[in-house]
Amino acid sequence: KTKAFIFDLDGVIVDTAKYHYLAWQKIASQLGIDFTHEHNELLKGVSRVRSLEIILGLGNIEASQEDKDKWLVQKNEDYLGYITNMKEDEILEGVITVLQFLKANGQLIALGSASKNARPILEKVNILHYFDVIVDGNDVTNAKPDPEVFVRAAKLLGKTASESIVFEDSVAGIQAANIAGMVSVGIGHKDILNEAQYNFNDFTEIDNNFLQTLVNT
Ligand code: G16
Ligand code: MG
Repeated sequence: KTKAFIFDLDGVIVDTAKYHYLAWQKIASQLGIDFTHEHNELLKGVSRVRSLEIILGLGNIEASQEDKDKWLVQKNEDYLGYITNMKEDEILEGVITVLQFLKANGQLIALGSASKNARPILEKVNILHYFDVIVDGNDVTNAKPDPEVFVRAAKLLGKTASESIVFEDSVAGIQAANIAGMVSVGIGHKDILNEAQYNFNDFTEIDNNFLQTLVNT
């Protein structure tokens, strides 16, 4: 059988969350907002605009649209600075092995990310060629947990929801996959991703038998 394997980017393929954090922290400190690593968890899988709203909420700050736009531009400029020198060694452990297995088996591979910077990141870490389809923050209007990003990816691959498998590290992303009726595979802590159908701490825990089972069922 041929299935659609859909991968989230941030937290699944690469750990760009640390760069998002640094860029947001700069904005937060300018505004006198205490922005911790725990707060950063709230931003996983969440769009840029929504992330700013969450941060402003932490500081009980109301701002004009003009200021918000200015901070959004600044955040992305800083973020782009952090990711400029990303290389293959920033791909999370086990990811390449899984991509290679799926490719060798003729499976379809898509990216389903909230990020507007997804494509250049895949290019920098040199794995763009694995992906048959890329759907990112530039293509969708509704953010996760809305399933739009995954539904679009499956459609472009010519597969139904039940023929699609999603790998996600965020709660919103797992919910999106479940709402779409796709198989959801959580990458990260089981306590946090308890709504996922399957759960692994990282890709090194995913073996060929498991992937073959996903293909066959
Ligand atoms: C990623 C991150 C989010 C980030 C979002 C938008 O989503 O998890 O923290 O806010 O993209 O990114 P950008 O500002 O680059 O458009 P995902 O879906 O890849 O995990
Ligand atoms: Mg993610």
